[in-house]
Amino acid sequence: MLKTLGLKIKGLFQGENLGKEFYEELEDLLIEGDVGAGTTLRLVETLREEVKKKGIRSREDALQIFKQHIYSLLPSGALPLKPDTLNVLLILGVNGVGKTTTIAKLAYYYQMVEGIKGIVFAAADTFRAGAIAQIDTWADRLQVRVVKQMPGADPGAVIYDALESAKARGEKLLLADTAGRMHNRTNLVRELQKIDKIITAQVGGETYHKVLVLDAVTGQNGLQQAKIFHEAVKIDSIILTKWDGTAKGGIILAIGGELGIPISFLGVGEKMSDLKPFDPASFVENLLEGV
Ligand SMILES: Nc1nc2c(ncn2[C@@H]2O[C@H](COP(=O)(O)OP(=O)(O)OP(=O)(O)O)[C@@H](O)[C@H]2O)c(=O)[nH]1
Ligand SMILES: [Mg+2]
Repeated sequence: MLKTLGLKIKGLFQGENLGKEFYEELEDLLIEGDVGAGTTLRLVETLREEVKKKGIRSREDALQIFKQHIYSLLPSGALPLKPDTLNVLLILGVNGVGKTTTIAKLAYYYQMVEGIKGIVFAAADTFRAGAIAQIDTWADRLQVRVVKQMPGADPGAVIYDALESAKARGEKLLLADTAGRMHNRTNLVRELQKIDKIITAQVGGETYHKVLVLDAVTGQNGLQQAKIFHEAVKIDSIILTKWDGTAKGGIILAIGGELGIPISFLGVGEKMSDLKPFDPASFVENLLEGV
């Protein structure tokens, strides 16, 4: 699944010996592929040590060790909903990464694949003109209820209303959209922390997940964004969008290696069915096939 990066790694591991050059080439490939310096150095160093310790001589055998190390970087990704109660997914991320589209995709996935009935949207991006209309359009198509107020309204109030009405109606999944931009970063962080408090006061920890949406195309920048959001509200899960638009994809390893936050889904297009659950085991299995 690392696409061209995966194919390049595959090519490298098909070569002959395990000398200094091999490790240097591997390092270059990983850094070029968005894995990031920290995770790259750790991966290459642990591979080198283990190859030495185990007396491995072929690149083929080294590849198995490399795959195991990659697997150990990736926390298990599922985003399980608790049955018979209200679950809340708060969708966060900077502007344009695909939050609103991802909300539509999640609603479709939970409706169609998991058979969940009683989904509601909270249109808590009250900042951007057009955001409410956009989520309304998806809600119409998906037959999902939307809780909204006027543009410029307090996002915390929208979410509070949504929580109250969802509980009263016995709904099972609340998907809350948020603004990716405020007048400045301090405002954004404060706003998110306020929303987080409102939700925490209403629902238990097991049924509340903070989901960060990251654009795979932005590579290492995405990682910096993730750190800011994680520091602000502690992210539970990441959805990586625009996976169809990158040939690199090493960002998945960087997210695991640097943040240790599980990835739950990959966005692979603009349609509401373009969302795939992320499974670390099959990711590693397919790593070198370039798919
Ligand atoms: N190719 C591709 N495009 C995507 C994907 N996810 C979202 N998009 C597109 O990215 C653009 C932005 O998506 P939005 O859902 O509006 O992003 P947002 O984060 O809500 O943006 P703001 O509300 O402005 O903060 C749209 O044109 C989407 O169709 C994906 O997985 N693949
Ligand atoms: Mg949006």
